[in-house]
Amino acid sequence: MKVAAGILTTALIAASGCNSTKAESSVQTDPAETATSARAGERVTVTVTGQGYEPSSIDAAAGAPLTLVFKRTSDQGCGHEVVFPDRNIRRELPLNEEVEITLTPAADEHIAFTCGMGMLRGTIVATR
Ligand SMILES: [Cu+2]
Repeated sequence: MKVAAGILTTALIAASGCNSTKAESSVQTDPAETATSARAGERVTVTVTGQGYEPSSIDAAAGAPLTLVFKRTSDQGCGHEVVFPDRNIRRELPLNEEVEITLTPAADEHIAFTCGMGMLRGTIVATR
């Protein structure tokens, strides 16, 4: 329980950080820090576990379609629904099924996604 709570806390801190200099100096050996980069037209798989989203931070190219493929692998937690509040997107995530969501980030836009109650958090960070 302690370990799970620690990972969740770390994920929340990482997800809420919008500091690019911090991302550049991220410690690669920290297993709790999950980030990935996406280029134009890429698909990024986001696994939804009981602890949250992996990766929880996705760097994307602005102005290019990005497809997130959500796959929920755990019935623990409340990841059965994913919400993009800024884009008015709300989708069910059936267990072990892939659900694709395609969107085009604007320059310097940070697009948050959460579970249905806003507890699990992830962010798409768009750069030019
Ligand atoms: Cu929730």
